[in-house]
Amino acid sequence: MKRQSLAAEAVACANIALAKYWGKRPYGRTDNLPAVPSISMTLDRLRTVTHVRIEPARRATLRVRLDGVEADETTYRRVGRMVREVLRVAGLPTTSAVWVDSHNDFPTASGLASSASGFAALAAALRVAAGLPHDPVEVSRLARRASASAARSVWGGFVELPAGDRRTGDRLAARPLVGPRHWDLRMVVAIVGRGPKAVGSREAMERTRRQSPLYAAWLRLAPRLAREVREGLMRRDLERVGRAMERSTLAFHATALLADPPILYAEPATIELLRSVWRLREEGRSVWATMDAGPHVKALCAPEDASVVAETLRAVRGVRDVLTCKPGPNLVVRRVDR
Ligand code: 2P0
Repeated sequence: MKRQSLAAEAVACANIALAKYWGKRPYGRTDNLPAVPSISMTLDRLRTVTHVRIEPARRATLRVRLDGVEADETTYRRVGRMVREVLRVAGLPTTSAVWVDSHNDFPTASGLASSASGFAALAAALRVAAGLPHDPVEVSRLARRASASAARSVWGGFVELPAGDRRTGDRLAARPLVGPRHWDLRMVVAIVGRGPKAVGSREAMERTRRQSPLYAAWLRLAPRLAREVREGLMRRDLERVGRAMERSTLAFHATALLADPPILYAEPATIELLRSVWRLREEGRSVWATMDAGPHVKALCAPEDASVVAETLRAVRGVRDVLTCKPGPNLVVRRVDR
């Protein structure tokens, strides 16, 4: 058989949920079916570039490098599943050799949503390298199976991932709501600490679902908050989006806190950042805080408030860095000849 090399490169931006995904529907063998809808903003300054090369005539090998370092075992498992699925769909031999080389232009170890941009870029690059046409909906489905938040990083601007159910099953994908030019907002990201997450979000969600007595309340509240975020977005109403976003954050953190053993992502600097955002609001600025499965705090505000917000957050003890992001673009992917 003639040796053939298939390669592609994809660039995807990370995203931060305005309405949070927390908890999965435990249906059969379907991966990552969210129990609640989520809505995110794609961030222009947090990008992953992923290069994939497939050699069908080689013997089965998979090599995955993240920022120049060999990936860990969990990442290998998740990447391996995605690779096998793409090879099967593309009709390529499952014994093909696959090389993945991925770079973040932001600190990976900071726990800043790198799995979202990473798995979205990987899904797109794998499919195109394997000779499949670029289809954002298929990329979003594939990315979701690796990490649900990655389904949202396929599009720029503001994106929704609906809750999954028996009807959508494994076909669930995210969908773009409005593009980056719809609303010129800023997300000011304050990076706290260095280490990996205390508890990975997969395990944390499962523990929350099984053990937190607040989980049923979260399942009732989250769709209402997502609706508020969606309507506020459409009307460009910052207070409406911000208020619902903060409540979504506090609700999922409170729900996780009552898992047993408790899941607590906040560090002292996290609390101080939250209070700083609230103080800015008392002074009359429309700025709203959100947190994910880690200690960082992100503040949503209008462009004219972004520099004051960034300075205020930077002054908080324990803050390592502050990045100001705008709504980012769609994922892009291209074949690479080599
Ligand atoms: C989100 N998070 O909506 C929520 C808010 C963290 C808090 O999605 O298990 O890495 O791979 O589907 O997507 C982080 O979880 O979890 C996340 P899996 P993922 O952005």
